[in-house]
Amino acid sequence: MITLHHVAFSRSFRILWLLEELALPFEVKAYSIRDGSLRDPAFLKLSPAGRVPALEMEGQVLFESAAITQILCERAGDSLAPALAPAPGDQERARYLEALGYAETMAGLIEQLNIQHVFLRDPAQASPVVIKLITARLAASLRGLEAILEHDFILPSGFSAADTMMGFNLFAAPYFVALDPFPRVRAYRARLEARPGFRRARKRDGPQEFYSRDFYPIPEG
Ligand SMILES: N[C@@H](CCC(=O)N[C@@H](CS)C(=O)NCC(=O)O)C(=O)O
Repeated sequence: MITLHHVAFSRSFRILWLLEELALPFEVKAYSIRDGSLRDPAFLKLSPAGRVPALEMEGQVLFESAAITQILCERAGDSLAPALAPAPGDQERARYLEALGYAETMAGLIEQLNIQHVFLRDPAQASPVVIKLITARLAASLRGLEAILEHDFILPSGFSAADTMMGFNLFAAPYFVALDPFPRVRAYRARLEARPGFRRARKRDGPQEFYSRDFYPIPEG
């Protein structure tokens, strides 16, 4: 049995969704980001930095969503046509690997904005200058995605695990940057949202506990 260690509406959603797309049986162990359970020594044995996702599979524990994505696609690939990750030598492999990294570039910016806007115990400690800089960088990363999205999905051949890695970001980024100037990104997000695998994953995800508003503007400062 595969066990996914998961926080609702976090990067572990990438793996929850991929497992659904691959139609693999799995169980979810849910955590809260606020109650200290990710710093519990038992959890740190699974994920040394106390982060989700962590995945238990075939007697191994894996962390880092891009690595888990790749391993899951490799293990499930034989039985899937088409596999969700291009194999070494495939023409699309470079674009695929790029997208895994790009997804983390974007997610890192979202994480910094989460810290500034949502997770500081004392909101007065948030820095408008830092928020402005990071928000501009997040907007630039969305602009970049808009520029490279020339097909329905990241890879010209269709849906892949590059989309489960990138897709999660497009549900978190709009808390900080409106998607209106990015029509291709919006259409891409709608295509992802319409997938049965995505819908099944959303049902298993649980309610997000981070955001109390729909949008967090750059504070005056
Ligand atoms: N590069 C890692 C990042 C994982 C990560 O930072 N996850 C966040 C949730 S989105 C987390 O577990 N944060 C817990 C914390 O910072 O305490 C990955 O892609 O798996």
